[in-house]
Order: sequence, then C-alpha cells, then structure tokens
Amino acid sequence: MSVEVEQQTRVKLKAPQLYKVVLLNDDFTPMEFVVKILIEIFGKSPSESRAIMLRVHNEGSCVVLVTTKEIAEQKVREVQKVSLAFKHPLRCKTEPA
Ligand code: TYC
Repeated sequence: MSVEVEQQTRVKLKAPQLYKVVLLNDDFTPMEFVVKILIEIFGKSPSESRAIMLRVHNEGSCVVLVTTKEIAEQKVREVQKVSLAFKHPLRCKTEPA
C-alpha cells in the first residue's frame, strides 16, 4: 500500500510598488511643445494634454501617469531625450505613488 501526500505551497504575490511621473513647470519651454510631449509620449488626447499643460503652468507640477518603476523611468528618459534634442529645459521626475 502506498500513501500519497499532497503538498500545497502558498505563494503570496505582492502588487508592485507604483510610481508617479510628475511634469514640472519652467519659464521657457513653449506650451505647444509640452502639449506635443503629452500626446506623443504619454498618449493623452489633445484636450487632456492642454489641460495638464495649463495645470503644470499654473500650479508648478502635475502627475501625468502612475505606472511601474520601469515604465515611469523610461517615460522620464524619453521626455529628457526629446527636450534635450529641442534644447528646451522641460523636466519631469518619478517618485513612489
Ligand atoms: N510655463 C511655460 C511657458 O509659459 C509652459 C510650460 C508648461 C512649461 C508646462 C513646462 O511642464 C511645463 N511657456
């Protein structure tokens, strides 16, 4: 006679820490450039992009996206790369949500 022992392993999955991408105001980057960034890099609609841009302009910053660390860091790099290419001082940063 054989005895079978079934073992169950419980794996606890933790949701990944999410990160915010925060867009920052400056006095020099043209408004239309910021709108373009929001459309092309963040996939926002033209009207939402304009609203976000104005919010950053008036309030100093605005959360644009909440996502995984990797994607947040990638978006920040993309913004830096395009802004540098056009010689605009546009900055954005990532921080834990
Ligand atoms: N303040 C800028 C201007 O007056 C516009 C601007 C908006 C710049 C949002 C950066 O993230 C920004 N031209």
